[in-house]
Amino acid sequence: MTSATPVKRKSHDKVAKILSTTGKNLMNNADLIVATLKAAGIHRGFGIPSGNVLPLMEAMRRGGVDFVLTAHEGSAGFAADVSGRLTGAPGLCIATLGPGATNLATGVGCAFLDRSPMIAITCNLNTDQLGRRIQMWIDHHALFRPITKATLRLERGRIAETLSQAVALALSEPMGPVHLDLPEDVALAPANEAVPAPAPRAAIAPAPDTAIAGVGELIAAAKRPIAVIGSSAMRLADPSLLLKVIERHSLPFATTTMAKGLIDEDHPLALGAIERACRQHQRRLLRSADLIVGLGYDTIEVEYEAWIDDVPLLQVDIEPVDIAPSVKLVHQATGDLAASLARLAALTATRNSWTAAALAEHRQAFQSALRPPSPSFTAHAAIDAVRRALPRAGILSFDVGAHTHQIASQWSAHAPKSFLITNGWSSMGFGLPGAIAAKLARPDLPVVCLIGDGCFQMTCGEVAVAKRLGLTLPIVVLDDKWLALIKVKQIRRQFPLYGTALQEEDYREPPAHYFGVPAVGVRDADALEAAVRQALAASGPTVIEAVVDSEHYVETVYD
Ligand SMILES: Cc1ncc(C[n+]2csc(CCOP(=O)(O)OP(=O)(O)O)c2C)c(N)n1
Ligand SMILES: [Mg+2]
Repeated sequence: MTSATPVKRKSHDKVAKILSTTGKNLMNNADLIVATLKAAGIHRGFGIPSGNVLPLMEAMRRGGVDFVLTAHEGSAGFAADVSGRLTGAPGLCIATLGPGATNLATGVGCAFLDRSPMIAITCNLNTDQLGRRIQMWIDHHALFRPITKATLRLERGRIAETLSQAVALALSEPMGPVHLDLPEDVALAPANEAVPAPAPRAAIAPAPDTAIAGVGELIAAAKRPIAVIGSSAMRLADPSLLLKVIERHSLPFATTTMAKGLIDEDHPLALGAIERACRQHQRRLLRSADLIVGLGYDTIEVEYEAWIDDVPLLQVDIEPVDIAPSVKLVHQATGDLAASLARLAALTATRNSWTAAALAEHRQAFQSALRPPSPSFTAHAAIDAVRRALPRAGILSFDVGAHTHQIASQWSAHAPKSFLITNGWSSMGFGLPGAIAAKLARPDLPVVCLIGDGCFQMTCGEVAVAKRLGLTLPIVVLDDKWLALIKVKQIRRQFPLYGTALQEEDYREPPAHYFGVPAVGVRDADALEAAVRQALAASGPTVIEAVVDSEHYVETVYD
């Protein structure tokens, strides 16, 4: 059965109850795993099966946790990462052993560096076959150890304890993936444990009051402070705390790529993203500050020394900052981020010497530099057209390339969790599975996928998944014929262009469909905007190939 087919939800909770009250073995361990994951709020898992995955898939079918078949296990990992970000429960991904596990690893690494809660399950041979020279076997724990918070064996009699430990660990800050290895005989063995109560997450202690007082004093003394919001803040249960701090202290704020949208970028204090297209504009402003206030700034996205120069740094985050010796750290408050922000928002309001006019002028100059005039249909015009067509609350899922830099700088994000990208892991292939997971998690919101042609070539099999699931999803491909980001790097470093062209011949209209999904070609901004609007009203996915000229990336990306 496909995941689009409604799953027949048998009363699994009732079975679990009978088991816990009578002690009778009505479930196998796979059922127990599924019931435990479901109790943790997990309602679907993404993956690709082989024979040894079937017991777990059957338990999912019986237990009412949807199995979503993807085209590649890497996509299953990216989709699970996004599910984790959007639902608050860990995302679930599943693969078979060996090559299934290595494919899955690309998506698991994403959750590790982007810090999304995830449970990644590999199904394995029978216990007595592990470690032998048998088809497809590799050591999964060695594979997953460097890219997970923990890699655990599921063993008879210890399933409940291991699962609840894994879920709590995935959800403890900094969040991340936990890998579980499930031998087939363990999956099929009768369960002799009850569904466990969820284990408590480890809490991060609040920063000491003296540390928060120090933050307040530095902000009060600064004349030209700028806050830079980073990706730790994405996991705040209440992102409005950020707005309260910013407004309380009149702090102009920039963000990293992933933190866009945590405060509506239409805010008069908003400066946009740093270290992306036209980054020199942002650097000049940042370097004119007399204090940088990192709020949940995780250096996994971009290290401070890349842009801060000799401006003093004040860091408020969950972990001690990681900086090069050149960075002038004046103070840091390390602890639970929500607790720190709540106390900063309660301090006496402070003022500084920034003027609304100066900030508006900077924003305007930055945004116009991002859009160099051109007679052709530029990538920047295509991105603006998509922004116009997607309602303000809508979700954008995009991918990794020169287009990422351009989108991060020019897109205005208006809501938390509306701007989905990987920047810690920065892997191509995130955009389309991310969009699929977003639409599944938030069917109430319009979702658009916007990716480069290289990324599309890497993941186009997932178009068939969106079709099978019946998802309304415009998939906009920026067809610029190049791995443009790498081409720009070749130009900058004076290497000849070699190995970065995706297509030598002139464009032709796209085929009528990919895997039954209609495809349209557009060659100007108005046609793109109309096509996205139409695709948002369709009952399934649409591929929209925007044939763009991305020459301006040489000027805007890596300026
Ligand atoms: C898995 C993976 N392989 C390679 C890279 C290096 N890389 C970054 S961007 C990029 C080009 C992407 O091309 P495309 O999707 O066409 O986007 P464009 O740069 O043209 O906007 C490459 C190869 C990467 N980030 N991830
Ligand atoms: Mg390209």
